[in-house]
Amino acid sequence: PLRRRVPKGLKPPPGPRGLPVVGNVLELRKDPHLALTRLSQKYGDVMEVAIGSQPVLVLSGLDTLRQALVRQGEDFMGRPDLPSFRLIANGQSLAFSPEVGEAWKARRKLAQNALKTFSFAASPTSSSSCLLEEHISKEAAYLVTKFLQVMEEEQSFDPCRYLVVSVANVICAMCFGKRYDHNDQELLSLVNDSNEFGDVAASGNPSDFIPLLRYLPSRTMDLFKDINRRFNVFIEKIVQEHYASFNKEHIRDITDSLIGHCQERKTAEEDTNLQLSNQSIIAIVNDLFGAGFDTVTTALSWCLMYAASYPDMQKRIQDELDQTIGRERRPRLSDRGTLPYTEAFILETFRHSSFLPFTIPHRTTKATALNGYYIPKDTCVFINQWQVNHDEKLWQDPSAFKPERFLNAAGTEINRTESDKVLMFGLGRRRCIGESIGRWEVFLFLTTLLQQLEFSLAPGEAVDLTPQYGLTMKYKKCERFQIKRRLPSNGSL
Ligand code: HEM
Ligand code: HJJ
Repeated sequence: PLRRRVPKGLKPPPGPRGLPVVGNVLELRKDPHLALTRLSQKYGDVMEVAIGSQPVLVLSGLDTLRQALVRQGEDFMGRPDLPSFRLIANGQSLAFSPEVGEAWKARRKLAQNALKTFSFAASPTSSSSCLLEEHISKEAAYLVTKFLQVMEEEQSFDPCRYLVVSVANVICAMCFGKRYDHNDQELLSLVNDSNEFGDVAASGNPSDFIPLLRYLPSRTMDLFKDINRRFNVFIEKIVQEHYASFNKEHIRDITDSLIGHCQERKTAEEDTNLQLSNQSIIAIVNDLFGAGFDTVTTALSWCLMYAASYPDMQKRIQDELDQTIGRERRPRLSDRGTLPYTEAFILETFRHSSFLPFTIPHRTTKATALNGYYIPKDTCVFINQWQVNHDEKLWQDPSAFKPERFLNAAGTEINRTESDKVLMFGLGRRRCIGESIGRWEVFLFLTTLLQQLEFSLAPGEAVDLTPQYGLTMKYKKCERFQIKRRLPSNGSL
């Protein structure tokens, strides 16, 4: 790394020596989360690596991350201006664009309010406690029948293909007031290759840091551009339909509520200095839809994989469901506090898979200091969540999958000190705005599926559980799932 002028009393962050031109990129080529965790053991919580000729600050350790992202939140809240991020939502993404001013804050607030209104508001039509519960419950019940139907036709299959449509339908209901069939080619073409999105948007994508690489032909980059184009076309069409039938007395969904804001703003003079363009307001729904299906689908796919790989744990969840809920009614959001083992299993799935190994990259908004190290303005910062979730100092035997680690001795309650150490949604000014929706979705989909179905893996060679690096990490495609309807429990015989 280049040595810059460092103010008195501060040191430059330590880090591995890099090669000219490429820096440390070769060491990071495979599994950057593991490589940077290893390097952090040598260099500490605040270290600097070089990707190409650009210095990148890598932060690890829960205390250091809390200091940077919460206590010094303003300093670390930026996003780097990376070439690939400019391709997302026409450069107007809430999550990936470099802006952090008042206009961005207003947009984040809009997104948070819209999400809240169309998830936790009471459901007007049904017996569900809120809209979110109604959407998930309906999609999860349909998914149960879909799985059984596919299982009749095939010996074994990949449940993710169906899971992703059901999860996408929940966010579609909130964003667009729309539901798609499991064979809808338009939706399938959007949600079925989210790997390509995550490959390019992941922390440390070399072509974002080494200009030369952008001139070489790249299939991954072409697919990324294509995904973003398809996303824009898809959203554009839905937004046009909403404009055509818009009625401000009847706001149907998140898209309507955003359109409402665009129209309100036309009349409200004082808002014009915020310079929120219609396009930048509408682009919010792009992010909500993308984040809403990809993260939750990935979380659930890991839950099902661990459940199938550890049948005794799956059985224990099902026993807990039988005892607390029974089979007569479907699980509800209000059951969540009464199922400690299920909760512990989900937490352990988050921790062990750490399927979001790094947050979206951050950027310093001003020159600052952290743990005695000097960090210049506009430094790109990677936040290593995987390291926190596997830190020997925080966890006993971190590589073992043990839901019990989150339970008290009696197994009746979640130990909050332990659960608060799991880092999956980021921290501070940039933390996830869909966290509660995401957690509720994982809970209600998983419990509804496991109440009715038993998941297993067809006998054969061991299944590969290694996460494949990306923004969201998936396991290798697995078509060996087998699904059975559960036999009646003794209680209901
Ligand atoms: C950002 C995790 C579900 C919307 C993030 C970040 C993480 C994350 C790690 C980046 C934080 C940072 O850069 O510091 C997750 C996980 C989820 C989930 C693990 C599910 C299990 C959702 C859902 C939505 C959503 C359901 C929307 C409906 C967003 C948005 C951002 C974000 C808009 C960008 C925030 C910003 O840049 O200010 N999420 N998320 N997420 N998430 Fe989530
Ligand atoms: C996408 C998968 C996409 C967008 C956004 C605009 C908002 C940290 C993580 C999620 C939160 C950050 C956000 C992600 C939005 C995706 C995602 C995909 C197109 C998109 C993981 O994500 O296949 O296409 O366009």
